[in-house]
Formats: sequence, structure tokens, C-alpha cells
Amino acid sequence: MTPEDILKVPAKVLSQSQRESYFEDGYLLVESFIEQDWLDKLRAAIDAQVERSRAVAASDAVFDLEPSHSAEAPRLRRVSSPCDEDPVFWNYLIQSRLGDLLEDLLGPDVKFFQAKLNFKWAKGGAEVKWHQDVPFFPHSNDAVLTCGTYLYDCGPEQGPLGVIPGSHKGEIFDHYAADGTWTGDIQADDLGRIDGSKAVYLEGPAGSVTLHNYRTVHGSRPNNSDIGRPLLLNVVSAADAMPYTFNPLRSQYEQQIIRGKPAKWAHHDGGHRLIPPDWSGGYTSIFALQQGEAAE
Ligand SMILES: O=C(O)CCC(=O)C(=O)O
Repeated sequence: MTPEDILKVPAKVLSQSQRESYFEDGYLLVESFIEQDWLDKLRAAIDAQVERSRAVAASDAVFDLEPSHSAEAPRLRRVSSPCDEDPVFWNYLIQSRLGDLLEDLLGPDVKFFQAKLNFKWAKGGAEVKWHQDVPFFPHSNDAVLTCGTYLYDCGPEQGPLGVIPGSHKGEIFDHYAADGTWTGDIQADDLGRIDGSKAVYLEGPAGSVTLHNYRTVHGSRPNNSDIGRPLLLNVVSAADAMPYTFNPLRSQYEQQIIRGKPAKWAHHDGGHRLIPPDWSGGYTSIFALQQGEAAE
């Protein structure tokens, strides 16, 4: 669906001006949106994943670990596809009011693509460099967004998600270095075309939800504070947006309908899309990629 068509459908939880600002700026922050009982369930599920990671010595398809991770002092960077690890994460998507919010920005038919739980551990949790999501998983149209849930309060020191307003309407940047290596971020020579002074950092209390279009330039600073920053990220799309490259984070729920019904027709937007590496051989995480720990 186009933004114009989506805006014609009556809203469920957002105001019309919130919806319009998402389409104008390419992002939205909805503070304190998730109820406490869901936060409690999600926090318990996250603690359980941290406990599991104590038995893991090296990054694998599920756990992406900081180099100093140990059983005594776990330092998780990411859990890939958390829905596949604990049903709480999937139930959150299909049962909570998050689905209403997604409908307001994607239309009545909403589909799951991938999920990840990014930790950004206290005292050194890694930065995420400026990048767009579209080069990682191009779709037939741009009704694709990443929805973040802050499980705890996230202030400026915890490395909140940062976005460049309006950048979703601009170019799709190269995420390959000059030698053809996939870096997973915007190349240094191109950063001059992004006005970093316009960056907006999406801070908010526990239960706040961030939403950014998959073309929006975004990133986050390191977390040097004493408090960790678990951020649950779900990538979802309108049902008529079809991915045409391999999903870097496979999931048993890939392409499952969260709200509404499957599309009969695929919708296509015009223009060029960067083709990512062939992820069928595996993928670790944006952290490992951007820190130069993983080859494509
Ligand atoms: O965890 C973050 O701060 C941002 C993560 C992100 O942009 C990504 O995983 O694509």
C-alpha cells in the first residue's frame, strides 16, 4: 500500500498527525506505549536468554557475543530471531497492542519479516554506524519498517537509536566498500551527504516504541553508562511487500501474517535497490559486520 492509501484507513491507536509525521520524517517515537504486564513477560524472557548464553563460548547463529563474553560475565550483543527461541516474543507481536500501531503505519495487512534483540551492554556496548536497512533486505515496495521496544528506560547515555529525519526520501547508499566487501554501513566518502547535525535520538521510558522506515538512515552511539540497553527490534512489512533476496535472519515465522490477510497482488515501487550479499550461507550480526569481525 502507498502512504496515501494507508492514511485513508481509520487509525486504531495513533493520531492522524503521528501517522503523517511518520511518513514525512521516516520515523516515529511512541512513548510508554507497551503495558507493564508485557514488559514483565519480555524482561523475564530476556533474562532467560542471558542465562542461556552463559553456556555459549563463541558467537553462533543465535547468540552474537562481545569478544570479552564469559560464563561469569555475559556480554551479549544480539539474540537473532528471539521469536524462535521463546514464544513470548512471538506472542508479543500477535497479541499485544503493538499490532494496532503497526496497522496504523502499514495498513490492515501486516506481515513478519525478522526479529533481533540488540543488547548494547553497559560500559562499552558497541556503536551501530549509520546505515539503512533496505540494502540488507530489499523488498518490492517501501512499506517495510523496524519497530523497536525499549524494555527499560533509555536515556542519552545508553546509546538510544538515532535517526536522520527525512532520509527515507533520499538516496539508498552503498553499503559495500570500494573493494566490494560488504561493510553494513554507509561509506566514509558518502557520509558528507548526510546531515548528522539533524540526527534525532529516540530516548524514552520503558515500554516506548520506536518505528523507522527501512530506508531511513539510522545508527546509535556506544553505551558507556552503567546501565544496559536491551532493545527488541521487529522488522515487519505491509503484506504486499515481497522480499526478493535471502533473509539474513531466518525465522520459522518469516512471512507470517500478524494482522489481516496475505496479499493477492504484490505492490512494486520504482527505483534501484542495492543487492546484498547472498545471506544463504549465514549471517552473524550488524555489530560483528561493522566491527570487521565477520566476512560476508
Ligand atoms: O541496536 C541499535 O541501536 C540499532 C540496531 C540496528 O540499527 C540494526 O540492527 O539494524
